[in-house]
Amino acid sequence: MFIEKFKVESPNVKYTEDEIHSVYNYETTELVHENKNGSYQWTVKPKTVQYEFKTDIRVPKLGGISWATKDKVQQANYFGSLTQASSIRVGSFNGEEIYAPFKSLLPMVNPDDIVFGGWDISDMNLADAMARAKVFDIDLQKQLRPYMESMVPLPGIYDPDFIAANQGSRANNVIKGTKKEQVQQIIKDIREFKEKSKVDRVVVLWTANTERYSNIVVGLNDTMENLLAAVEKDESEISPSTLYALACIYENIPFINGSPQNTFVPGLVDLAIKRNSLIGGDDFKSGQTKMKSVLVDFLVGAGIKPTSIVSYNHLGNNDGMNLSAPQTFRSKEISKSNVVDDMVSSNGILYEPGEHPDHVVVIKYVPYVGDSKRAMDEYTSEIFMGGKNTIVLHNTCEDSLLAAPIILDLVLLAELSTRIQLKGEAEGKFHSFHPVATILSYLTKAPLVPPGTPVVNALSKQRAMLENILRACVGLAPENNMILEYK
Ligand code: NAI
Ligand code: DG6
Repeated sequence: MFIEKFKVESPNVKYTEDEIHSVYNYETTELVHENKNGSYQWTVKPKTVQYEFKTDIRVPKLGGISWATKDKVQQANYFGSLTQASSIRVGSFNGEEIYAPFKSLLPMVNPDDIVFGGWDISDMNLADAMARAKVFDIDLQKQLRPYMESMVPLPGIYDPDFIAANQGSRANNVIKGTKKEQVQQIIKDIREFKEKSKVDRVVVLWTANTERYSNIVVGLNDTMENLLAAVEKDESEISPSTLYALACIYENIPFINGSPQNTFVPGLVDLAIKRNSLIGGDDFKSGQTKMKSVLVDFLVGAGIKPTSIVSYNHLGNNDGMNLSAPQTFRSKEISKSNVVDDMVSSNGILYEPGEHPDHVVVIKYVPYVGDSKRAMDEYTSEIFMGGKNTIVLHNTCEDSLLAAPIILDLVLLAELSTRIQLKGEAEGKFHSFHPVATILSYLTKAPLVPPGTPVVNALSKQRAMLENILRACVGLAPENNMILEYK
C-alpha cells in the first residue's frame, strides 16, 4: 500500500513551526584490539550513543507538460530521481507493507521551484543547445523552445590546458583576466543571480566537461594557504573547476562536482572545512557504475569471487568527444575503477590481503550513437569448487536522461543537508554535518569523504545511510528489514 505522507508521533520527536526536533539513540559498536595473555584479540562492544537532530523545515525557493512520441502521449516525470520517484517503507498495517514517497521523509525543495542559471564557455542559448544534443523528442523540443531560447549562459572560466583540444571551437564565451579576477567574477555572478531571481538559497553543481587531473604540488595546492597564494600568483595548475568551487566556498554556497577530476585538491578541502561550506562529489553515478556497485556487492555478499571485471562504453555525445583525449579519459578511468574496492576488501575469505580483481575500463567515442550510450560489461567470478561464472550485461540508454535526475537529487539533498543540525551526547551545541557531504555518496561514482573516513561504494549501503539519516531526523529507527512482527 502507498500513502502520500505521514507524521511521526513519539515522545522523542517534536514538530514546531520552524523545525523538527528528534532525540535519537544510535546503536553502534566499539571495537577493542588488545593483547590478552600474549595474543591479540578483537572484542566488539555494542553501545548506544544519543544524538539530537534538528531540521529547519522552512523550505526555501530555489526557482505539466506532455508531448507526442511515436508510441504514445508522454507525460513529464521525474523517473530516475531518488528523491522524487522512489519510496520508503514506513511500517506494516493489517498485514500489509506501507510505503510513502522518499520526499515525504523531510521537507525538501520541490524541483519545479528551482530557478536555473549558470555559466558555459559556449554562448549557445539553451534551446539551440537542446536541439544540438538530440536527446528530447521533437514535439517536446518545440514546446520547450520558447522557454529556453532566451536562456543564455554567463561566460565561463576557460583553460584549454584542462579539457580536450577538440572542445576549443565551442569556447566563445569566456571570462577574461587573471585567476583571481575570474573567481571575483563568479562571486559577482552568484550574487547578481541571487538578487535577480529572488531565490533564498543557491547550490552550484559542476556538470561541465571532464577536466584532466590537476597535479598536486607541495606549496601550490596542498594547503588552504598555498592554494589561495597560488590563485593570487595566477599559477597555471589551478583548474577552472577549482576556481568555481573556491568562489562558492567564499560565498558559503554548496558546490558539487558531477565530473571525475580532482577539483577538490587538498587545499580546497582544507578551505571548505575551515569555512564550513558544503562540498560534494565526485562524478555522477548514473549507469554502468551504478550496476557495478550493485552487482559486485551482490556477488561478494553471496560468497562469490569476482576475478575479472571488464567494462566497455561507447557514446557519441560531446562528453564522449571530450573523453577521447587521454588526459580527460584518465580522470574518468580513475573514478570508474575504484568503485569495487570496499566490497573486495570486505571479504577476507575470498580475497587475500591486497588481492584485487582485474578491472579494466574502456571508453570509445562513436559519433553516430549520439547520447545513446552503450555499456557492455563482463563479470567473471570463481564459484564453488573451482567453477567459473561469467555474467555479461549490455545496456543502451540516453546518457543525459540518466544524469539529469541525479543532478536534481544532488541539489535537493545538498540543500536539505544544510538545514539539518545534530548534537552527540558529549557535545555542548548543535552543529551541521561535516562540510564534506558523504550523505550524497549514493549519487556519485567516487564519493568524496573527509580525510580519514571510510569510502563506501556499495549502492545499497549508500542508500541505507542516506535514508536512515533522514529517518533519524524524524525520530524513526533505521530500516532493519527484520520484520520480527511476523516471525
Ligand atoms: P557536455 O560536453 O554535453 O556538456 C558540458 C558543457 O560544459 C559544454 O556545454 C561545455 O561547453 C561546458 N564547459 C566546458 N568547460 C567549461 C567551463 N570551464 N565552464 C563552464 N562551462 C564549461 O557534457 P555532459 O554530457 O553534459 O556531461 C557533463 C559532465 O558530467 C562530464 O564531465 C561528464 O563526464 C559528467 N557525467 C555525465 C554523465 C551522464 O551524462 N550520464 C554521468 C556521469 C558524469
Ligand atoms: C563514458 O563513460 C561517458 C561517461 O561520462 C559516463 O556517461 C558517465 O561517467 C556515467 O558513468 P556510469 O559508469 O555511471 O555509467
